[in-house]
Amino acid sequence: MMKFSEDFVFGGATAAYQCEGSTRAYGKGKVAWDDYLEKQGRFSADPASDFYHKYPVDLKLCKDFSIKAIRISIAWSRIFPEGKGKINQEGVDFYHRVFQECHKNDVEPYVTLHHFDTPDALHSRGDFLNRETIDAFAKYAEFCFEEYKDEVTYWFTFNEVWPIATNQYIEGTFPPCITYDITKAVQSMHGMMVAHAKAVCAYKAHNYKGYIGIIHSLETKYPLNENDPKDVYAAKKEDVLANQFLLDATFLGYYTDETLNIINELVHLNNGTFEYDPADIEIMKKAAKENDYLGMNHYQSHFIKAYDGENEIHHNGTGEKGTKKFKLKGVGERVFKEGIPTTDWDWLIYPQGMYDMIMRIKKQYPNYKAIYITENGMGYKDDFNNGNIDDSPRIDYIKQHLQWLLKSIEDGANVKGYFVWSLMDVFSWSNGYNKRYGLFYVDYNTQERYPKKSAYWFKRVSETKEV
Ligand code: BGP
Repeated sequence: MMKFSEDFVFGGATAAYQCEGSTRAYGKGKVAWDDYLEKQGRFSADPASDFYHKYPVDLKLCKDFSIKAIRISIAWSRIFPEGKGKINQEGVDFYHRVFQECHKNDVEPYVTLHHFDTPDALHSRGDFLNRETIDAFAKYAEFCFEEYKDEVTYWFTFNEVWPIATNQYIEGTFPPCITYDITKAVQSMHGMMVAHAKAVCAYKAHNYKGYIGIIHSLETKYPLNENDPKDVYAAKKEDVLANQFLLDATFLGYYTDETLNIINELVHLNNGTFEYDPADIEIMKKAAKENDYLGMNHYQSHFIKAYDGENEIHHNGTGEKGTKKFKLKGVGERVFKEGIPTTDWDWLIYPQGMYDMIMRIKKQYPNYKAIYITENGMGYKDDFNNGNIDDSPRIDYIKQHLQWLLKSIEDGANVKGYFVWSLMDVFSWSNGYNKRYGLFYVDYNTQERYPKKSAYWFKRVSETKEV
């Protein structure tokens, strides 16, 4: 049996807003989620998994379970409560303590600068549709690079540019909850890619000893009927919008004609146009050569059918199987495909999609250097049975993905690590707390952690490098 190499990294992933709690404490500035969740009244991100106080426990668990790396994000508004200007020293010190605790436990921190949590002051003025946010992000990034240069070697600028854009402006499940505005989605993705490029160039200009990249959520899009040209084109359009636009920006630093033609067709659906400053392309091209790696989050694939009816999207945020709908006028409809299982939240379980996406990147963007799978895992309604949590379906899910990942390495892809989403159970943005992902179960009443069956299984994988 083929094994992962000795230096292959097995880690667990988290994000600040989903695990820290203390959302309005210790000098932290507001984010749009604070008011949005309060108004919605379904669930609160406070205290979530209380990582703000429990991080020594979680890092000790990493050590005990041979989890050699952790993905952490810095909450921008802990450092700059208003997004720019005044610094909150308490926030700065908190991450120093976290990183030091990581090293004490031999757990390497992989640090994301933006994980869905733009400070409200900037978010309310247009988020990445506003150039002000782009410049503020670059300054925040530069501050972190310098401040944490002795503690952090692995950086990521953004987590998941497309989900931010689609959830904010197409699906409407993230504040400001706008629906079906493809133009805003595209424009904001471009804004984030410019911000990413500025941060990468700043990092490299200082010659820091570490590495930097970006994380994209890459879901593979297949035509429902590959012999029907309409379905083939629908899948192509979804792919360009969600994947290729960002892959072009990341690895080429410009958008190819194929990408631009489809993007223009799609923004036209809202009577919009996609416009950008030619100077953006200069900086994006520069950054394209400097990225050290791509972080790839991958959970599911989509089968797409051509669709010209009215827009109709329903987000399954409750775990009531079969309630999800995604029909985007002029783009396509995501459909279930016989024989392909789904989670309770209607996410298709199709591990080959991970392999196909990696191999596509290798072929289409041969300058990609390296890939980390920065998130993969299964949302599941875990049963707490006197402290025994048998999450065999999750083990099965992760195992299948790791097997396809091994195959991609065997076929020549340079994949250097795999992070399970999530390390411990955390708050899920639009699903709350019954959708659990962790290797460690969190009892939200007591904040006690309990290893699930998957934690023991993953420990063995990390130690033996075998699946
Ligand atoms: C990714 C995000 C994570 C995490 C995960 C699971 O998109 O980067 O923050 O939440 O998906 O998604 P969900 O919680 O919606 O099931």
